[in-house]
Amino acid sequence: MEYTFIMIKPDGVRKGLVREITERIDKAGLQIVKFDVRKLEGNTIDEHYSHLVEKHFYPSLKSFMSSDYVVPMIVYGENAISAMRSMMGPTKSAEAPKGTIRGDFGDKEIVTYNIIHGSDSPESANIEIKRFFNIDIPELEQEMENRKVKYISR
Ligand code: IDP
Ligand code: MG
Repeated sequence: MEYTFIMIKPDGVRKGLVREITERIDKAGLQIVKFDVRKLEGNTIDEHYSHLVEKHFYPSLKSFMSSDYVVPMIVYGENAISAMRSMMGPTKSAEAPKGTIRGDFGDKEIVTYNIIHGSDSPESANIEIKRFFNIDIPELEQEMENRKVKYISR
């Protein structure tokens, strides 16, 4: 069982795909344990895409990511990280198979517009969960434990 960080990007929000994507997550047997709708600060985008800041396409990626609301989420379940990466499909929507989120909805010409982000490893999941929800995994596990319905005998 693991946690992963997922984010519907501005194009996914503008195309009205929030319900479609959250339904796919539910139907895969994964649980959305945190969900938010917000606009990102420039420095959050710089941190999140620090591996890409030197790329020629980074300025357009950054302005895209700040162009509209995004939907950050924490998703929990069995092999959640790889399950979500498979559900998303590869980075380039044009190469993503039908039935994947990027294959079904991503822009086939502009690589940047690929609908959704998902953590690529347990290490990045932990960092991204902390970055976007300011919580670490032990705290999150405690919070999940506290959420369980408590049956009070009387
Ligand atoms: P990932 O989102 O599949 O993990 P990364 O390589 O981490 O892919 O890239 C992060 C995001 O940057 C991609 O999802 C996409 O939006 C954008 N991106 C990646 N490579 C390119 C490119 O070659 N041209 C334009 N945008 C790109
Ligand atoms: Mg990535």
